[in-house]
Amino acid sequence: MSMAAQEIRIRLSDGEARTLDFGTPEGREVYWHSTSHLMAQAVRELFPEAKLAIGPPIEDGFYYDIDIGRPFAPEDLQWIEKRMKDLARRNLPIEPLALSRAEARALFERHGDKYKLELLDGIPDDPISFYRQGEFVDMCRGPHLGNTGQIKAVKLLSTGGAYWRGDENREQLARIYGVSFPDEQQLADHIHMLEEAKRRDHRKLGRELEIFIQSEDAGQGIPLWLPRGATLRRTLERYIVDLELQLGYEHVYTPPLANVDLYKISGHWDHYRDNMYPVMKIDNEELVLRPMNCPHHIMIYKHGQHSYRDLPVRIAELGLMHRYERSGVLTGLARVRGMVLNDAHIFCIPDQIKAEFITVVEMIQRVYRDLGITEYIYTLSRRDPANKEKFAGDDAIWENAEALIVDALRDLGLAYREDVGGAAFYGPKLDIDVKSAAGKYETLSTIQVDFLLPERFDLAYIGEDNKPHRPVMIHRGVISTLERMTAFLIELHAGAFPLWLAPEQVRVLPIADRHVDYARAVAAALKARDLRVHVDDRNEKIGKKIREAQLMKTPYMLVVGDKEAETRSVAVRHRSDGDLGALPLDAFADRAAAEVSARR
Ligand code: TSB
Ligand code: ZN
Repeated sequence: MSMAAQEIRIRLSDGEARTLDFGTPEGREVYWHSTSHLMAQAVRELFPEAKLAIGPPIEDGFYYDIDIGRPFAPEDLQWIEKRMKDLARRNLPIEPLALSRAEARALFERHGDKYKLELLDGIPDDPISFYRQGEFVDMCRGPHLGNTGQIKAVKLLSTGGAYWRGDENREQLARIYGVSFPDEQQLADHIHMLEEAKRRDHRKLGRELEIFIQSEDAGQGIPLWLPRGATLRRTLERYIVDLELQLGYEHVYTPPLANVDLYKISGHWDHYRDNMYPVMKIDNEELVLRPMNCPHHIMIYKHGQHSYRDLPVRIAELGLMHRYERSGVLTGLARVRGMVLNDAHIFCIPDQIKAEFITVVEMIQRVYRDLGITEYIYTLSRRDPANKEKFAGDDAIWENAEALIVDALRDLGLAYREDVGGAAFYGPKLDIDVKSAAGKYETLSTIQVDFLLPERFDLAYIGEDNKPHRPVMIHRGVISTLERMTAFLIELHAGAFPLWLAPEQVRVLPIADRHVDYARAVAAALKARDLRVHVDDRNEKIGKKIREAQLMKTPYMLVVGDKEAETRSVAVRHRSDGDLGALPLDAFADRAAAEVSARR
């Protein structure tokens, strides 16, 4: 959220007043927390029998869990919102209030507030911290806004069910979500962003555009790619593999299953086990689904003898891996449990690292240009020096690796933010993060410098001195996992992929049955130019055919009737530019083929 600093006055429970900025996370937290109290106050006034549970601020607003013995209806939300605005306009002071345990108990018993009574039992303090605004008091540590008048723009967004204490065996409560801002314009912008995010949501578009499905029967977090999604994915795979071939990578195939010993040596077992599927015993082996491809690529490097003259060795694979992600974080294709990474491991001489690192950054920049990704930020993910046991290897290794990345970033002149503690267990990384439609940053590409695994697996190359030396590894993913990249591209383009990526590039629409033969001839001519074409030969009105092709965001629709068949031409419609008029078939083919190869 970028906005001018907006001071809001905040009073703490000890009565000390200070100011916070709404543009900061702390400021928003207090602001939304106070708005959740305002909502509880409104609900109490409108539904005197309501029992209040908890009402925290969250990342993008607030909620309150309330028991009125039934769900809230949309009209209820309107009334509550209106009452909140009235209460805000009255500009009630919000004041801290200390109640003895006995007073607090008596207050809750008077209202039949059984959830608050249960919460009270879990709080050791005496007296207990409350906040008061007008007639309404709520048990709370604060801090809060100094008065309700600072809440200028409020929207209650949705309501749904929630279990008390998150326990499905306990009472079902009604949760109301909302958001608020210091002015109407910010609220309007936020609502627009939410609508955009909904419109672009890759789970919704992924279903409508027949990209992928999630099947409960198949398992959570392991989506199935439909033919159109597979076409998009194959286009990305071919593109990146071709580019890697140009850049000196060698491709290998390794299996998703391996002996667990490999991960005991690498350190995954000690540092990454929480993210791994459990061991499978078969014969006298213990196997796991691999969470990363590195150990396999290391085995391949180790298989050969390497002279300093052959380095860097760049081993690449679209590698299938499985990670145990908690069910709560699984999101369509963006965060899954089974995934294919555009992976490579570069084995190099220590003094090659910087140049190699820079080449990878430039490769990523080029790929983003081709994919139409223009907004991204660099994050240097370091080890947390206060939490060293999460990371393997000694201080010298880490300092060296981090310094190398910083040095390369300086040479490239790139601005970056830092994430202390965000490193992989084996080394620091430069992540390239993009903003999702919902406004959250997500990592697509990553480049990681690793002095550790070469050590663990005792890797060597033969130096100029004819003696063995230790290589360094760079782990890198450019287009990320095909899953996450596809999710991101769907949202970035709102499903209207650039021509070169569109699963169906052209749809030929014969006006009547007698034009179907010509339509097929048009399709054949375009296929011969490597375009992805379908013919809609159903016996339907042309208007309907156009509407449906448009809904699937097909870039080009070619309408063909008597005139087109006689003159070997096509009437061209573009999904966003509309009617482009008639073109000779060959001219259209040239135009489309040029657009594909330019990746416009
Ligand atoms: C780059 N060993 C390295 C590799 O050599 C590695 O696995 N790095 S990683 O753990 O950072 O993962 C690489 C990329 O996979 C991440 O940058 C992210 O874009 C993507 N990714 C990670 N977890 C998931 C997931 N659960 N679903 C989809 N994509 C994921
Ligand atoms: Zn790796």
